[in-house]
Amino acid sequence: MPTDETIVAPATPLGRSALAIVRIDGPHAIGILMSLSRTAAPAVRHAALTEIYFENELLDECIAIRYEAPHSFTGNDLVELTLHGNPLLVERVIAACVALGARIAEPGEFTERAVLNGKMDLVQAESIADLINARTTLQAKLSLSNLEGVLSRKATAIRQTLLDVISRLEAALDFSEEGYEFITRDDARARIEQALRETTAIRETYRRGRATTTGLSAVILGRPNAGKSTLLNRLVGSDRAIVTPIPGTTRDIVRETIEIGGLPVTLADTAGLRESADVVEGIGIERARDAARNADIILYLVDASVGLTEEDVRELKVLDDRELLIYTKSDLVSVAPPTPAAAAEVGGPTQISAITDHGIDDLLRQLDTLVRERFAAPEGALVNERQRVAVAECEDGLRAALASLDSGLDEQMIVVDLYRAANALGVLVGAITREDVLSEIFGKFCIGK
Ligand SMILES: Nc1nc2c(ncn2[C@@H]2O[C@H](COP(=O)(O)OP(=O)(O)OP(=O)(O)O)[C@@H](O)[C@H]2O)c(=O)[nH]1
Ligand SMILES: [Mg+2]
Repeated sequence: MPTDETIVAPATPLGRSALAIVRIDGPHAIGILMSLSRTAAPAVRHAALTEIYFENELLDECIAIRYEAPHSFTGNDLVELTLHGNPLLVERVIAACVALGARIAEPGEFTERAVLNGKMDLVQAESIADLINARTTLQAKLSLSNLEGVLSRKATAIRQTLLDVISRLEAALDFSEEGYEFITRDDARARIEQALRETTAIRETYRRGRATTTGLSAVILGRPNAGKSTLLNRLVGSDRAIVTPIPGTTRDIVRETIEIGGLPVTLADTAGLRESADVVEGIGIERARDAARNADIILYLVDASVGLTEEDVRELKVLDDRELLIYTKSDLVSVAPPTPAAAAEVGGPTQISAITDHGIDDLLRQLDTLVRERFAAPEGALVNERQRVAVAECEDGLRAALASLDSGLDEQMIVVDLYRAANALGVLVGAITREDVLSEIFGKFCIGK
């Protein structure tokens, strides 16, 4: 996609609204603006009230802003037309631009141009898409930190260190006859070890980064009639699932997403666990167990008026620490239930009542803390598989370099490993670009970005 072509696209969704923006980018952007407006180009970066004509017909009155290369989002000459928000007007203005020599932009092409022109790196470009798709404030904060370059700066600093060590080792090779030493093996080792520590720390942010971008799954589990559907309804604030006094009411999983600890958490209400002769209920119970296997968090509910049963103890055994034990229907019992071993670990069982609302706020606070402590991502975290693979590749290269140092191999071999590590970080930030990687990333953008 050469940037000598002029491209055009709507930058806002097609619908009725107060305003709609059309972006024109490339060498003819300003020429197109001048022919549409029949006037001289407006001053750079000034909002100019402009009439737009095509074939002697007034199409709209708009605000035109002209950016001059390289001081624009893409780094090219760029024009933004803020039209009235009617899809018909937007279509006609775009058609006029096409008639004047522009072509419709590919998905993500504006951002791709920004990357190719060095206005931003690949991690920053990816974070634009994430920022636009963010559903919670924490997701937006994480995307914004990467757009600001928190991850890129860390990766670039490590890459610089490695390139510096490489050049010193290579210089030593060039002058080895004369016996010059530009870096001692001990110094090289210390700097590589430091780089490895920093790279590992970045790689370890992936679990949280991923959890924060994709959101979490929380499964509500327990015996029939424990109050699972009632709790789901209370947490989502609507009568989402059917509640009846008949054990075995829920069969299909009922899912609803709410925000907890700044992350989107999808709650799943499931069929009560028991031995069932009913085929349909049996399938529901299988689905409940499947969902529990893949869940990040499990809310295990026990009816306080029944108490913890042997079956509950058996179920709890296989949940390996992902569960919060919650006693429901606290309004039906006068004394607190005994604390079983499993509950002691999470600071005593939580008790709730859907009738009196007792304990619901406590439960929400507990969930909030759990999500923040175990899943919320720090600024600059890795957020996608492409980023993780690049950082893991860098780690591998650094480990190989240390192994080469240990086994007394000469500088040449160490340099090969270090190049591998430095290049992996180059691929991460897009300093080293590959056509297929770019089209993969920008293909997922929508048109106009
Ligand atoms: N007193 C009292 N009754 C409750 C409470 N929570 C739920 N119930 C009642 O317990 C019964 C079962 O509630 P559900 O929410 O349908 O229970 P469930 O765990 O989804 O049951 P299954 O779908 O059959 O597995 C209903 O009659 C509810 O009204 C509570 O906190 N206090
Ligand atoms: Mg139910």
